[in-house]
Formats: sequence, structure tokens, C-alpha cells
Amino acid sequence: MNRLTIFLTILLITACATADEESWPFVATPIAQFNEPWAMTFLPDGRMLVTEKPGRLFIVTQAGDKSAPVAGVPRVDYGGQGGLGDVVLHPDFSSNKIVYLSYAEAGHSGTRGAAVARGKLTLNSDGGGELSDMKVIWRQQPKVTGRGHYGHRIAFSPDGYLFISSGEREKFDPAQDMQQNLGKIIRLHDDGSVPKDNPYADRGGVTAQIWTLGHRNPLGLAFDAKGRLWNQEMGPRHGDELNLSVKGENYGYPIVSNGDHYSGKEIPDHDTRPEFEAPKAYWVPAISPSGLMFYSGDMFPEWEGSAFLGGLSSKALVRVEINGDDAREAERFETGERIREVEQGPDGAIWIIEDEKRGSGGRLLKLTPKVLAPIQNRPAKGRSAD
Ligand SMILES: [Ca+2]
Ligand SMILES: [Ca+2]
Repeated sequence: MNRLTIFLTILLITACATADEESWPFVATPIAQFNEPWAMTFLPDGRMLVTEKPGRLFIVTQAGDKSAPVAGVPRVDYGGQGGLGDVVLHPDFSSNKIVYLSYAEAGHSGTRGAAVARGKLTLNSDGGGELSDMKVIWRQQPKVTGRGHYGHRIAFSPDGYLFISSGEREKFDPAQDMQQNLGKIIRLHDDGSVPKDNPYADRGGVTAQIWTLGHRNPLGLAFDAKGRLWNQEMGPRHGDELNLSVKGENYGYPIVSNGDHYSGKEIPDHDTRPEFEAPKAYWVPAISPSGLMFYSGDMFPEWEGSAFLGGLSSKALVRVEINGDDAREAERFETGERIREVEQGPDGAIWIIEDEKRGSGGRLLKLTPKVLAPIQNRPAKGRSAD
């Protein structure tokens, strides 16, 4: 390319980005910046808990004021995709102050595994806080080498069960191995004990924890307004999925996928093996989903019931419309940055966290509806009746 072509290409890209933003029904306001942010959740007082992968947890106001790092975060195995992961509140947080953290935990001989710990968060008068009585209530078994595909998103069901997405740690077959809890979605009581009505409870061991199997790297787990559990997951080479996660079902990885192996080796598509649950929506090419939220707020009434997925490689916020059991991508807002996490705020604003941009952090952004033009600039309405 000569210089003029490069110049014109840059101009075109800039023009497109601007045109994109102009068409968005929201304004994206940067609120704060973090180093390798990974997950967030809202406290009852409207402030946020935000995790950073190297092992820090912050309390952040909606104006962007950040506390000192919260004390008492467990030691994490930081590296690759691993470190501090998700943060969620106990459904009775207002009375019991219990929070849950997921993170990569070191084992023997260079092995690692995701763990979930819970403890009490004490909020201090200076805007910060500390964790106490942290106790591990769940672990990936077995711990394996490598630093990828921990999954480890956490969600509480409306009836108070704790669900954890457990990635297959880039080892493929564990997703189908009922003696391991890798590549599964897990259902537990809030204290980590196994509910008696789990689909494989009578088999004991880690098998009893399993809610669904055949997952790859689920980086999003959320309940819709009807109380149904959904998970999204990274496909292999393409084939990212949004699944309705139904008790006891097998989602087929690595036997089937609408993507293929990175080596170029084909994986049969879902329609070749109808005995496995197929995704309700899938993406070829990949969007690389991270974060999952179902919208139920007042600020964007037209999006009631939609699922929102952050996109890493797609550098986008993806809106998926749900109709009964069907799901389809309805809109894609290309933000130009990798999106790691999506949440709905207490007032219905949408909050997103960008992924770390090599050495320069990732931003927390608040999305609110575009404000109407000032009254004097609006087209005259009803003048003739004056
Ligand atoms: Ca979250
Ligand atoms: Ca395939």
C-alpha cells in the first residue's frame, strides 16, 4: 500500500467508527480504569466490586472513585488466562455480607485449577473493605498443567443455588469425563455442599456436582427473567455458543462443535449428533464471548429480555434476542475494544468492562440512553394549535 492508500484507509476506518457510534442508541461514558479487569458486580448500595486478574479487588462508586485494594483476597495463580476471576454476592448479602470469588489456584508440580471461595466482606467507613473467614468451597478436580480455560464464572439461581462454569482447561476430553468436574456446569448449595436433586447426585464424588457437561470454556453464566440458566462459551476455531443449560444435558464438546480444532482438524458439527444439546445461537466466525447479562431495566425498554454478551476478538457488545427457546443475534455494537464483562446497574444502565489493552489497562464504561436534543432544537410540534 502506498501512503495515500494507507491514509485513505485510516480515514475510512475513522469515519466508520464515528458512523457506528452515531447510530448507537446509547452514550458510553468512561468511569474508571483498571489493570487487567475481569469481573464486576453491584453492591446493594449501588457501588461496584471489580476484580483485577493479578489478584486485586476494588470497591468503586458510580462516579468512578476507587477504594484501596480490598484486604483478604486469597492468593491467586496469576498467569495466562488465570488469576482472580469472578465476584458475586450471596443472595442474602444484605444480612450475611457473604461474597464469592473464583480464581486460579496453584497445585503440585506446576498444576493449577479454578477454585471458588466465600467469606465475609466488611465495608469500611473510608470507602474500602476487607474479607474475612475466606473458605474454599469448590475446586476443579483434577488440577492440571497449563493456564487456560478455567471458565469459573459464578451465578446464583432465583431459588438460591450456586452455579459455577468450569472450563475444560484446554484438555478436551475431560468435558465428557464424568469422573472430573472440568468442562462442566456445577450446581451446589451456597456452602458448597451437593444438592440431593442434582442430575447425577446418586453417583457421588465430583460427578454429583455436575449440572450439565460437554462444555469448553464457558465465560458467561446467567439466569433470564423466567429463571432459566444460560451459558455462553468460547468455541474452538469458531463455533462460539449460547446454550440454554438444561439439567443433566450433554452439550457435546469435544465430540461435536460448529467450530473446528485450531490444528485444522475438523470437529463434526452439532447437527450430525442430535443426541447432544445444540446451542440456541452460535457464531462462525467467532465473537469470543466473555460476560453474559439478561436485560430487565427501564432505561432501554426495547431491550427487555435480551441477552448481552461481551466480545473479545470481535471487540463488540453483542445483543441477542430471545424468543421462547430461540436465540438470535439482533445487534452488534463494535466498540473497538475487547469487552470482558457486562452487567446491568440498579437504575437500568448497562455497564461494560474492557479487557486489558497491553500495558494501558481496561476501562469501566457506563452506557445510558442518548439524551434528546435540547428542547429549542427539536422540530416544532403542535404549533398550529397555539
Ligand atoms: Ca458480573
Ligand atoms: Ca465443526
